[in-house]
Amino acid sequence: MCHDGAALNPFRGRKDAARMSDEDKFLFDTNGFVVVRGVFGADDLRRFHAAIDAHADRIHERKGQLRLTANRTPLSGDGVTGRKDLAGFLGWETPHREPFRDVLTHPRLLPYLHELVGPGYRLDHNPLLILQDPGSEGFEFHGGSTLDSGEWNHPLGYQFNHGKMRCNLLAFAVHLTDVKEGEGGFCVIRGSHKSNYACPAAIKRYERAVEHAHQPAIDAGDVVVFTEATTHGTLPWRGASQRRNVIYRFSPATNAYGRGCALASVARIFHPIPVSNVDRDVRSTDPRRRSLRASQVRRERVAERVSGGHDGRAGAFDTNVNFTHRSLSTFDRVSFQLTDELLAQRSVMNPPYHPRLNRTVVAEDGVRAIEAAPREKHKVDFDRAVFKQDYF
Ligand SMILES: O=C(O)CCC(=O)C(=O)O
Repeated sequence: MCHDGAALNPFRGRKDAARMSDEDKFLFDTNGFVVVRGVFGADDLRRFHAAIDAHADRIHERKGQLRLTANRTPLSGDGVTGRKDLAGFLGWETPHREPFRDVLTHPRLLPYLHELVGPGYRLDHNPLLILQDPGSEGFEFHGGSTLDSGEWNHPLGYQFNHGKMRCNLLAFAVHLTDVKEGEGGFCVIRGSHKSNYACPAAIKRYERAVEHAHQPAIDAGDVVVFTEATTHGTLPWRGASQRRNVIYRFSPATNAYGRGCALASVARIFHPIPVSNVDRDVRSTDPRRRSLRASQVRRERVAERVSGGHDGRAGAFDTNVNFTHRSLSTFDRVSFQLTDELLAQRSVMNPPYHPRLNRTVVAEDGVRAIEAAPREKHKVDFDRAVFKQDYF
């Protein structure tokens, strides 16, 4: 029996689940984006900023050929100050990583992920913090539904089929600072996710038809949810202080665009054993602890193969590396300090494969991971016999 449907939509018919409002559905389908107001409050914002300030030495400014705009165009700002980028925060030391990790399963954002990308959604790119100092250049308009050749840009695609919206790449722009009207920053051509013609270069450079480009006013703590199928970009920054915006991209369970995120995920970002426990376990006289540590080392080796090792080289892509409720015993879960919340966050880091293959899916409360439609044992056994591994 095929249970694709049950796996793809485990929450069908659930009345208690938080959903995107009819207003947001209309606005998203019409414009290609919505602004979700007040997701993060003053305390959250303080935590984000403290974490960023503690890692300020890792910020890179785009200069020379890394600049994102052509010289002396409306997007080039003062011509000197480049956009600044910072990443790696999901793997920062606690407590700095937590506010960034919370975005992955945030209950206010979950309805957008489940509606627009689907249960089993995955983090597709390594998330990135964008910083613009006063005078900073913007970013030429990009994304869009149509390639310059005129073909459909399906990796970014937006579709409405069988009564449902579907985004192949959905972005969250988590604004950590205010953006007033006319100050610059995120800018989008409304409705361009449905455009069938290539966007002319002069429009991408903000030289023509600028009245069609919309720069929303955004408060710190708001999140702009947009499909990458919109033509969008960044206007130069005219504000008096630094703009900070964290961008996350998500894709459906069966899609992938980025490469770095899956490679970096299991081994390094959600490392299951607190480092301080490792030595103690290796030295332990308790055979159960020693054997637990040995199995951990095996898992790390596999995970390292996936992530390409600690020098960042690309490695084999092994979909069997998937730490789930099922594959970890209660003893494992307690020993590895894998809380429900951490398991839910980790499930967002899984590589692309269909939810019917025992994919863990973030539950609608955002604090648990569930297996949508567990694969029958006789099928797994048969795959093992045929393929010599757990899944086809
Ligand atoms: O500055 C922004 O908010 C948008 C940036 C963007 O679209 C990108 O980095 O791909």
